Amino acid sequence: HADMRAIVQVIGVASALGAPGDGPAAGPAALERHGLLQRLRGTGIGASWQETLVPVTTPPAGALMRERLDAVGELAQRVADHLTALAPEVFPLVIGGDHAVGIGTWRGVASRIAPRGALGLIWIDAHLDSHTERSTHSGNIHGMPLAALLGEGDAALSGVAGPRIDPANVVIIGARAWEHDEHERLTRLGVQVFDMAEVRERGMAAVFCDALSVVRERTAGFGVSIDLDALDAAAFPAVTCPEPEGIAPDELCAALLALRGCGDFVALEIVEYLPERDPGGMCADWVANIACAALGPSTYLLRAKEREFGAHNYAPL
Ligand code: 4U7
Ligand code: MN
Ligand code: MN
Ligand code: MN
Repeated sequence: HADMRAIVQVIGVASALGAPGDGPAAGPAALERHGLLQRLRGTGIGASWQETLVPVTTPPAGALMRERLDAVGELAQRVADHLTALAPEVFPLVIGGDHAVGIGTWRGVASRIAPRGALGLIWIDAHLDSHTERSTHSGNIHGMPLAALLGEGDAALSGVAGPRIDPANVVIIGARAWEHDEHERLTRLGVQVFDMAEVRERGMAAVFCDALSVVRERTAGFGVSIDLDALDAAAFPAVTCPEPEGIAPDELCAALLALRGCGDFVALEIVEYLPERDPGGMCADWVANIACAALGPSTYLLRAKEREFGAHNYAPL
């Protein structure tokens, strides 16, 4: 049912390769069943569910790090290739899966815009995701994707095709749980972190506004990666690594509205949804609210209408 003319194309990645447990692999199907696409269309934007990618090999529980790194790297490469092959005007919405899928998403998106310039990235997360296979305490690869995108760690992850992201063009928002080594890595690389203390003090909207200036400054386009554990665990329990005292879901939605005015916003990723902790679908509703806040009647809708009717021959909404 893929509508090739829809401007927003959803790419599910049904993977839990980076997480402890299989749960996050069920995320895309659960969100699709819960009506994510219909909610997006309800805002007036053209959207279609383009594809859901699945891992080719799933190492058994307890598999060696080497085997898991290779499996995650293989999937990331396929996600990156898939995004690179999409028509240039398509806006990809990647739905995880655990956050290790982000390695593929953002290398792929960086490749798409490379002819025009560098990619900026806003990483909204309770965690820093900046371990390598050497510094990790848990052994879970979803704690490593940002380091890999910046070019650090094992080549199976950091060597996925596509430009490395320049640390100067990355910001993290909402962090409140990290280990020393990953924090040190980000400090060394110069990645700006708006931690949860700052979000509480200044408000999500103000912080998001600053984040936008950083990632838009020297880049041809920017993306947003939303790890749902950035949200307060009491309001949004359906994640693998819940952390208390996070961002209120409605505050996140309000801040994301700023994206609608950004013609250089090029991709959105939403990861770590764990349907088994969302029996009533309350969190799936929040995921739809978040996607609609970011993508609802926006620059992209207007662009799609321009293509259809010519630049000045339509009535704006
Ligand atoms: B997520 C952790 F130790 N840092 O490495 C780790 F606290 O993508 C958590 O942000 C990683 O959900 C969380 O396992 C990864 C842990
Ligand atoms: Mn996280
Ligand atoms: Mn350590
Ligand atoms: Mn994460």
